[in-house]
Amino acid sequence: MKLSVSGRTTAVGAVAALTLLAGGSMADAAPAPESAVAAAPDIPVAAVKAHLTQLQSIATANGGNRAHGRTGYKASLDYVKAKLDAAGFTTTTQQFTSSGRTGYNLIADWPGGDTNQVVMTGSHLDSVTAGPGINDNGSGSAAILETALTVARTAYHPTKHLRFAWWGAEELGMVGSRYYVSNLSTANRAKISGYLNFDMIGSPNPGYFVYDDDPAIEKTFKDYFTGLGIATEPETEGDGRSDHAPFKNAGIPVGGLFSGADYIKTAAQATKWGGTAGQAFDRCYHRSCDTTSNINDTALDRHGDALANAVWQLSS
Ligand code: DTR
Ligand code: CA
Ligand code: ZN
Ligand code: ZN
Repeated sequence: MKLSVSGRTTAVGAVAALTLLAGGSMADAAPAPESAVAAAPDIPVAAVKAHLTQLQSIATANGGNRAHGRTGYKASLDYVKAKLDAAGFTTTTQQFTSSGRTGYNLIADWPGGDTNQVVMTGSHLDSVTAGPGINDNGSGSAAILETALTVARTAYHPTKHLRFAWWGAEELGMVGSRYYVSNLSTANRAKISGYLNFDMIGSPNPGYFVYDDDPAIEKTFKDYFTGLGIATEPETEGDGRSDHAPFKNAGIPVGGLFSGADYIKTAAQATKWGGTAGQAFDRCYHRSCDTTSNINDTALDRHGDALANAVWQLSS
């Protein structure tokens, strides 16, 4: 594993990892009363879409994709990293090899907060080779990037430590996130109080699915959407479908949001969520048409704001 640390200079020192009491579910943590938690700022969907436009341009300039091991992926990572470095995050690029090609994870720590209680938020940054991957998963990558930049812009300094991650090679089987988790010491795993995953959150015929994993994280998301008058459904496609899986397998509380892929929206779902019954949530899933025109702005906006709300609620 090769690490390079840039952004804010941090004292490089081996800090003896404390043997910590293993964390339980986020539900074990006494939640701060609603009134005690600062409300998350709005995440401007226009800013999220501006990042998607950049990712589209990067794909167009690099053979039409942002796939693992191709130039478009590293260019995407460099774009995200530059924004975070400029905003004051401590960024680390983690290198790995998969299918004979070099891959990279980008980890960004927001200085401050209790580093024994890390609230981690992640999305995979890679696309398939077939296309630019704007919904899958530029949408998640751009939304967590704008959330991180909003943390910096508003000088948010919560009790817990905030960490954000952009994973490589998810499309090859969650390779980057598996690499990250497998290289965490037991002590460092215990410091992650929760991992929030966002993979496809702007689907053109959107659904509103909440991962049914950690109860406290799930409730945070469901309550937010209830406040918007949106009835969500549990994401039941199977645990192994995205980058939360390695964290869950390591016993870390996980949660996340999903707006749907190639499954078909039912009539009942169309009644409560709008859109078109009998059509896939994203009919450009893993296809070349997954471009900036393959995004539902309302879904992207709502998911981005739900994401920020969870980060604020769970880190206060
Ligand atoms: N595997 C993801 C898309 C995906 C399919 N089902 C789910 C459920 C939860 C999150 C993501 C997904 C991909 O193709 O990147
Ligand atoms: Ca918003
Ligand atoms: Zn995919
Ligand atoms: Zn994906």
